[in-house]
Amino acid sequence: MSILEQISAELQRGEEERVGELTRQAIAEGLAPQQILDQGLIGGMNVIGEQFRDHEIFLPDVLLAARAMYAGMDELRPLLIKEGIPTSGKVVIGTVQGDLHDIGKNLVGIMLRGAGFEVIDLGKDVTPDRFVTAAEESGAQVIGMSALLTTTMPVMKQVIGLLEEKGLKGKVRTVIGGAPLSEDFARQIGADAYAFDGANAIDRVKALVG
Ligand code: B1M
Repeated sequence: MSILEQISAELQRGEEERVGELTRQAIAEGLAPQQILDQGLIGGMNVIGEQFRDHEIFLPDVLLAARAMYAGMDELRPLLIKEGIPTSGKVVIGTVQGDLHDIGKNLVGIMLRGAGFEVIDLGKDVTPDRFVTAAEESGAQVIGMSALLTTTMPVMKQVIGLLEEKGLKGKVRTVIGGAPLSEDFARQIGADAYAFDGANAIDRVKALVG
């Protein structure tokens, strides 16, 4: 089994410490951080998602896997950020109200920081008002919203509605992301951009602050 396969397997078993150790080992062996992330950690988490969907595993197993994912991300974070360059804009990010999934949002935050953006991370379960107030107070050019549940996707539209009400639409741009979203959904709700992963988010945000 390759080290990336081992990371994926240990993540699926919720072995937090092993995932941390193996991630350190993969870094020491010279594997690219992005490859460790995509093939090891996210690869393992995708399997967990499928097994959970098919009722083969249950919520506590998913929680353990999430913890193991964070152990790996902790090792990768300094490398992903170190590759960055000085600041190129300000972005407020968060997971929308009612949604507690923050792994993807945190990854996107790490990647944006790595690309030189100042990131104001509001965390998870963020109300529309908090998104808009944080952007107003910080002078951020972009609000980045994440949602993993189909039931929380509509909150994004509320944020855009609030920006419109305050006359900020167009001044503060919006980028949305998360597994159930799409380019189409972004168009429907009037978001300025949709990004499918962290690297794509960097491109989209760069184009918006351009
Ligand atoms: Co939940 N969960 N979960 N869960 N969970 C999903 C999302 C689900 C698809 C699983 C399934 O059924 N297959 C399903 C949603 C179904 C739906 O809505 N259609 C689901 C469910 C049902 C639930 C609960 C309702 C379960 C319950 O209680 N019965 C519950 C809801 C809680 C809540 O939010 N109110 C719940 C809870 C949880 C945990 C707490 C146990 C845990 C989250 C822990 C945490 O985040 N701290 C969890 C997890 C881990 C998952 C899965 C397995 C993995 C999500 C993940 O972290 N993926 C997930 C299944 C899946 O997605 N395959 C699932 C890894 C991460 C790197 O990817 O988040 O997609 P992702 O982020 C990507 C891209 O989407 C994108 O870039 C990231 C990097 O590539 N991206 C952006 C994300 N945000 C972006 C923002 C951007 C740009 C790109 O710009 C701003």
